[in-house]
Amino acid sequence: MEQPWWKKSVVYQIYPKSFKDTTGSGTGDLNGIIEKLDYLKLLGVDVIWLTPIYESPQKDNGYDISDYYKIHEEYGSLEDFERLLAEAHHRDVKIIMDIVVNHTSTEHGWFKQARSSKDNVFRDFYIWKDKPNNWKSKFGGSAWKYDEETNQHYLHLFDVTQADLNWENEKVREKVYEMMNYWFDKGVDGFRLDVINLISKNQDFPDDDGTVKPGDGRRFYTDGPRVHEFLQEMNREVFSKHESLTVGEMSSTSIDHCIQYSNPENKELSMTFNFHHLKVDYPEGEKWAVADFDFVALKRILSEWQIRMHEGGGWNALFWCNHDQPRIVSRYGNDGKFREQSAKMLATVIHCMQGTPYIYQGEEFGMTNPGFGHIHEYRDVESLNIYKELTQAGMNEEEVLAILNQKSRDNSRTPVQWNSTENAGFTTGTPWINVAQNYKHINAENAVQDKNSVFSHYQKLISLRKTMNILTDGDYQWIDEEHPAIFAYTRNTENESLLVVNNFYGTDTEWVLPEEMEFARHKATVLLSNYEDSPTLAKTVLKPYESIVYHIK
Ligand code: TEU
Repeated sequence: MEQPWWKKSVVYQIYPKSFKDTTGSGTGDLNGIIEKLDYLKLLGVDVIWLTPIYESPQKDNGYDISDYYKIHEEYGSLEDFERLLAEAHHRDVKIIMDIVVNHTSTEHGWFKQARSSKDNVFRDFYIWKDKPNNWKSKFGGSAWKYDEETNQHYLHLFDVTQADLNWENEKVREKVYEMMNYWFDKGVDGFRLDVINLISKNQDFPDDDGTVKPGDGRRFYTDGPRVHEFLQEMNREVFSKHESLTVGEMSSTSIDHCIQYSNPENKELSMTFNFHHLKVDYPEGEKWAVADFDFVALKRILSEWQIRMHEGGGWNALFWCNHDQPRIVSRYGNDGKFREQSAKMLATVIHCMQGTPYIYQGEEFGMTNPGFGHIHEYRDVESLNIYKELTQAGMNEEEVLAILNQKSRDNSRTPVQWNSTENAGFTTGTPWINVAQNYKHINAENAVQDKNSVFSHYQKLISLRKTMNILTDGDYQWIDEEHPAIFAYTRNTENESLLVVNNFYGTDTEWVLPEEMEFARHKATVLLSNYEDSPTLAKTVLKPYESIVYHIK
């Protein structure tokens, strides 16, 4: 059977607000994306994922949608969007939109109607209760907000301006499918579905007195009772009519559920994002703490997902970075002396796995966390809420700022560093969020010109995905599980193998070829590495952050 097109694709995520401004407003726009399409083509990606561009009060940078059919004014017009689609398609680049249907903005027409009276026809589009339960919002505080007008509380798993839709209501589902079909008719190539595994809530809405944290609540709405039924319905009504890429963002999910979501036999989605590998620097599950990452746990999690999704016929979305995560080179790499080596090594680790790789804007030339030192530099609602919560709970400001400096979502939201001119070439105005100070040195223009750059390494990885079927089809075997510094794995088909060996630390590290790989010692050739003189398999001391892909045939 012919494979779906997205199995050999590489996706590039654009956060339009921070990508490229063409008007001097300080905020990126759709025309800025059009301007950079040739750059993306040079990189070699074949799909763009646009984070939400719909009309929105921007309390959560567009994840709070007030009209699914309109383009947010700062970003441009519907005509601009149509031109972007045409220009992308003209270059053989596809576009998937980000769709947020777990909740809408409280400024959405449906919610305005719903809150106006208890018997309004839209009342049941949302979740209302006389008495709230103890669930906590993911952005701090209770997940319920009292609404004076009708003397009831509505559910909001995220910000208070993001009211959860009631998916039990058939009319909500119909409206959502209708809207998705509208965008497909415009010519989009698929969707990234925001927190889609949270749409089905346990209808008893029980208090959570569980062990994670009182009021955690997640177990009552994550991968909930009707979620697979709803996605199958969505697939029937929408996706089955198009050759689309659909990727679900799965919050706190499990491998078993992700197999169900993404195994084609189940007719739900193409693939899933999960975040377990990005929680190995949350000590005891706590995100808001400064911490080093647990390297062995990282390897174990990535490997388990590789092996079990393959066995179960599911498909992984592979990624390190997005608009909610700090920059990977500052996180599991080294953003000082070994920035380039470690950025390349991290890229290799993900891009040689099975799944569809995603690159987040700026990652392709090794952008770092900006190192914000002052609360006034932050814009993100989650970061500002936690700052308030922690300082009010008595933590000293310096400590809170150190946590945000490492963990805030704004770490990835600073403007793309295009060149060394003012504001990194992002805007001629005042950027909505500060540009990282290191832009004079770290920018796209420099990287494109240098054939040894991080950018050039990403180009190579992307082109390998196009030419080597083993990257798509090969199975995954993990070797040397307990090694404290080296992450090594193989990919295998009947005729050939890849051996991928990565040093995650800034010191020379010895690696002994495991016995079961002995047959490869004299056969392996270096396919890709991040040093000019990487060793053959006969010699096995890896330099700082050294990463080597061997081809064995
Ligand atoms: O994120 C969902 C989510 O659960 C997390 O990634 C969340 O942002 C993180 O735990 C906070 O640190 C999605 C979007 O990607 C995010 O930008 C939105 O804020 C959120 O949904 C609500 O729509």
